[in-house]
Amino acid sequence: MKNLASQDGELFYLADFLTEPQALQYFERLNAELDWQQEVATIVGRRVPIPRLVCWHGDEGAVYQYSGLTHYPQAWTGTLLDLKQSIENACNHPFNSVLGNLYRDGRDSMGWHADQETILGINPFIASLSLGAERLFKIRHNKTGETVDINLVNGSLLLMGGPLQHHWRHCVPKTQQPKSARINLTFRNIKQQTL
Ligand SMILES: O=C(O)CCC(=O)C(=O)O
Repeated sequence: MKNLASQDGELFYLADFLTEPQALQYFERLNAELDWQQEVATIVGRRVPIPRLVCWHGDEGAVYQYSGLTHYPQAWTGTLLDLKQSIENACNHPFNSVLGNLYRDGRDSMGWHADQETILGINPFIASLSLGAERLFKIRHNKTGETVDINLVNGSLLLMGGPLQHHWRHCVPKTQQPKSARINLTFRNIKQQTL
């Protein structure tokens, strides 16, 4: 498999990790059974709803802080555990938590960022599963400005590893194209806290 990052990290894309029918079935189940939340961020003193719905699940103690918010994990559901197991088997890497993002349509998005919180460890390995509508994923090198664009299709798996998060940022931009909903699950392994 080809590393799509030319330098400073690992980026692997498996377009057909799940078949289309499997992926759509998982989409329906997760859309219905997860408790999707609208979070609100404070940006220059103003409270702004973030442009997507989110949920955070994981082992007890997998507490994640980002965007100034503390996320206590909800318990794993059977569907999430199924997916975690097959992704762990495929990449031979353990995960203790998952961040869910629900993009309701093309107006929902994720801004440029890197997943480099200390709690993720030095060179985090992250597995990102896409279910539902295809969306563009962009990744840009911090120094050279090189960008790589990937259309993340239904049932695809994107793997990010090595020092990628220190040298590259990524985003899912808004689009004017009509888009139905998409669920993204990023499986992570974070340092657990004693509660
Ligand atoms: O939706 C995606 O594909 C990207 C998600 C992401 O960047 C994140 O959860 O940090």
